[in-house]
This record gives sequence, C-alpha cells and structure tokens, in this order.
Amino acid sequence: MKKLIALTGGVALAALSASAASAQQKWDMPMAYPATNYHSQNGEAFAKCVNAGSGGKVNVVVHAGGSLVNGNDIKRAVQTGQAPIGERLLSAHAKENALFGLDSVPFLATSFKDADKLWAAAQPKIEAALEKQGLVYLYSVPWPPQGFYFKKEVNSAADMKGIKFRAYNAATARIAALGGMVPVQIEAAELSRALATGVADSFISSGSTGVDSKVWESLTHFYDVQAWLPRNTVFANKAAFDKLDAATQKAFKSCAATAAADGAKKAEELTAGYLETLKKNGMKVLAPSDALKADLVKMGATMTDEWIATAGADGKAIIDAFKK
Ligand code: PCA
Repeated sequence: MKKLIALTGGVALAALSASAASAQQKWDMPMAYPATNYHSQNGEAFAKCVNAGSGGKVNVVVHAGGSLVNGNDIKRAVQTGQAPIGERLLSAHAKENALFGLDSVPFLATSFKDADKLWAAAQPKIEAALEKQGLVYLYSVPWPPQGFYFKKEVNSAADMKGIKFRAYNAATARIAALGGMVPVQIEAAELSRALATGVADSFISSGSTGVDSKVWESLTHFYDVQAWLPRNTVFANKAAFDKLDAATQKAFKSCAATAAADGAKKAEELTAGYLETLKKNGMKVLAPSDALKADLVKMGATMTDEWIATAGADGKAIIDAFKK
C-alpha cells in the first residue's frame, strides 16, 4: 500500500514536472525480480533503447525486485494507469484468461525452441486478450526450464505428500494439489525468507530463481524435470501508449523486438550455469527417477486436459498450430 501511494505521488509529480518542462515523460517500469536477474537487466537495456529511440521524449525507469509495486500487483497497476508500463509473469493471471496460463501447461513445451514455437502460436490471441484489458503487448522472455526443489530425496509423487509447496501461479498450485502437497502462494521476492522460516519447504522453478534465492541455504535437492518454460511479459497501459507520437511508439515496438530476442538468447545461455552454481553450493542436482517422471507425466496429462477444457476453441487452435 505504501508503495502504491508513493507511486501515485510519483506519477503526479512526474506529470507536473513534465508540463513544466513540457519535454520528457517519466515512465516508471515496475518489475518483480531482482535487479541482477537477466530479465531485469534486459528490461534496463530495453529502457535505455526506448529512451534513446524516443529522442528523449520518454524516460523509462526500471524498478526491479518489486520495489515500486509487488509482483502480484503489477498487472493491475499498469491496467489502471498507476504505472504506464511493467513486467509480469502472465501465467499468474490465468484465472482472468486461460490463455495467460498456456506457458505453464506441464510437458507441453519443454525446450527453448518449443517454448518459443508455442508462444508464437499464441501471441496474436494473447495480444488481443491484453488489449481488451487496456494493455499493449510489448515483449515476452522465457525462464529456464522448471524443476523441483526439495529438502529431501523425492523419488515419486508419494514422497511429496504433506510438504509445504511454494506456488507462483494456478498451475503450480494445481501441481501441489495433485501431489498431495500444501500450496502457499509466494512471490519470488519473498521466497528466501519463506524457505528460511519454514513457510515453504519446496517449490518448482528455474535454476535462475534458485540461484537468486540462494536456495542452498534452506534446501538440498533439485530435480531437473524440465516441466515447462514460463515467461515474463512486458506491457504498457494502452491509453498512455496511444498518447505517444508515432515515432515514439515505433521506438517502443522496435526496442521490444530486440528485447524479446536478446532475453531469450540470454536465458538459454545462462541455463546450464545456474545448475552449476546450485551444485557448487552443495545442492544435489539430479534427474528425476523413472517413477517420479511417470507420476509427473500423469499430472501433466490431467492438467493439459483441464487447460484445454478451460481455454476452449482458442486454446485448442493454439495447441494444434503448435503441434503441426
Ligand atoms: N522463476 C519465477 C517464475 C518462473 C521462474 O523460473 C519464480 O519462481 O517466481
């Protein structure tokens, strides 16, 4: 709440100083993940690109780590114009529209190449869904493949029973339910503390977030199951974007295309190194046992059916296009 009040004040101040100088608009860009994470660094590069490309008409200022707006509130903040632009894990909003959860359907797209193909098949429909909510799609960047973090050896779904499992969207909460675990919804910014205090004892995520959270301080095992590659998506408030002149809008779009390509490349380059860092810090980095894999594939099939049932004809068309 404090953050939002500060933000509203900031927007008002920015508007005042913009009309005084009548030159530059400040565009605060809340992001949820740490400043050192490649998503945030890519966001910084995007901001720099836009600021230069707009000839100084806009000044996009990145606020990483949920410092301006909590991750969970970023989408709403941009929709309501409290922030003109922001980045969010769209799958956390799958309850608004099943399409937003497409990137977290287990074992549908498990490599960078397939995740990009799946996204390309879905992007026009996702752009249209965002536009209906008053948002302009700018770019989207994958996370590395998702694996399980535990505090003990887990060789099948039976070993998961009763564990407190940190969820970051509906799909991860569903996995908890299917595995007989207890889901707790926690933003990445709060993850280290949740693990240290025993609020959660396990989660599914990338090596990237495991390293960001220094997960080895609390947990011991990482199972590299490569369940899916979720994405962070950057969008702008449509009313604010529509007010920009054509050249500035063009700068946003072309910088967004660069950010999409650079971000995906970076994610792929960094993937193996994250797992190395986990190992170096004492984590056991393991392939799942056949029994665990089989249990997970079964959960994945259930969740795929559920997703298709919720996403309807649009969802089916996207999956058909992806599988072609
Ligand atoms: N990190 C984010 C989402 C997916 C990922 O790899 C998180 O755990 O919040």
